[in-house]
Amino acid sequence: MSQSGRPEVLAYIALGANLGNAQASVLVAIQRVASLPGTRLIRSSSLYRTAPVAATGPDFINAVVAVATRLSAPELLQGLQDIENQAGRLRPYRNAPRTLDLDILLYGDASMNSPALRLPHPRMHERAFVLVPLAEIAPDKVRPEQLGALAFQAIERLAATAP
Ligand code: PH2
Ligand code: MG
Ligand code: MG
Repeated sequence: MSQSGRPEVLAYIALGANLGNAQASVLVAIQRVASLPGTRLIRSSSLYRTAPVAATGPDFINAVVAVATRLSAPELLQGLQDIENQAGRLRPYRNAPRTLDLDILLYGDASMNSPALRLPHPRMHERAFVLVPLAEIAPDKVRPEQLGALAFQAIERLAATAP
């Protein structure tokens, strides 16, 4: 990859899993994201247990991390998809239960609308499983009324992760 000469960009990534050992999958994934080329972990939210939103299957484990990365947004997306595949991710149908889902929420202040990647993530403000952990690590990115509007979505804070 050609990331070495680029400036770092602060990106926020949502992690989710609801198949297999979801807690372990999310914790391992945080380490793998932090190990992507040109990428370092800045902040990591607690883990949260959340009820499925517009999806079926068991409860999810969700978290959000902030990374500083020299990867371009498409390179970061490819790195995240490689990590999903390493975790055995299958895609039998939309929003199927999954061993691991990694979504870019924000990539600096980029806005992008390609078939492969839309930024900011188009549904992030509809989802407590994204906004609650995001607000934990980046309170300036989430307004209280946005959180309040999602208070009906079940979410329970579990263990803290480092850093
Ligand atoms: N991901 C979805 C759809 N629904 N619900 C919860 N609780 N957590 C998720 O990560 C999630 C979801 C699509 O990616
Ligand atoms: Mg998703
Ligand atoms: Mg996804």
